[in-house]
Amino acid sequence: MSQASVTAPSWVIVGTGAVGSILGARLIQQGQSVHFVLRSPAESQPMQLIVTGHTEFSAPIKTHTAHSLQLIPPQAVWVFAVKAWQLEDALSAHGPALQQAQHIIISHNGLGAAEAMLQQLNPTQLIDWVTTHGGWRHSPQHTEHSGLGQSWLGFRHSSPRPTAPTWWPLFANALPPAEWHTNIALRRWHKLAINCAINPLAALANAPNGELQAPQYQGQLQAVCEEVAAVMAAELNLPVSASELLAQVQQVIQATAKNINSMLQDLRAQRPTEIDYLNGFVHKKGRQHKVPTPVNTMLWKEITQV
Ligand code: KPL
Repeated sequence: MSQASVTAPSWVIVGTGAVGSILGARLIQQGQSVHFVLRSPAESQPMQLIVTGHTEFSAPIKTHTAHSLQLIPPQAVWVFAVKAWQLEDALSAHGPALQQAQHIIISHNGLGAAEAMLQQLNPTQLIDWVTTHGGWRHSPQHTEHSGLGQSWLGFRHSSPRPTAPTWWPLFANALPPAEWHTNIALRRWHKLAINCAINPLAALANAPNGELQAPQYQGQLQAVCEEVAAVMAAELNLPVSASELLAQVQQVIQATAKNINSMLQDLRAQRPTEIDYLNGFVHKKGRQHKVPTPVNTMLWKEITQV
């Protein structure tokens, strides 16, 4: 489909987190209409968004707060690229406006966030975005796009609408490489395995991801992957190869060797971590399926106590 034949929606990005800022900047650079929804009027003073690194952007942006949501056109595509533990509050703050949304794109590390609330939405609205882009914020206005990654998007409930929405080429052109996926659950579980293995171990070592190439971490990396594979197989009812998960983990450790992962960034900034949605989620699902998850459970508890 050529870009000219696509009806462009308005894009609404909730917050100015790193991933949302990168996408918003890229969409604006493509001439798209992007609205940022911020928490308080104080935050939304005429705002200049700056993105540096793999995206170079500096321009004033359109901002709204909960009080000016009526100015956002209906049929917009909303993007919630927030921490897993922020999702429930972020969704409930915009409940009525979301009913008019064309689609709602969700992106966070881990699984299981705001599940009850998401079930209340129209299932054809909900899209998951799995991404390996790396970014961090110098300030709420200034994001560093530190790692050039890729994206996979797909409907969470694949059956009624398996094909990509008409706006898909606009997203894919703005932030390539991006792939539309008809079974996004698989991608989400693979990313879960990567984050369950890397984030807590490198965070406890207080070191960049590359530290996990040392021999003393190999046993734990393997154990995390074996447990995630067993829980994933039980949950999705399909065979899962632990060694393939481990190979992906090793590849990401190598590709992101210099990164301070998001969990370690959260701990250093004394923010809550996403551990409940990572190893904590594996622990919870393991109990449901009667699959033992001793290493994930230990890492969940250790990070919770930091
Ligand atoms: O997703 C990440 C994170 O930091 O949360 C990885 C891939 C581990 C990169 O650091």
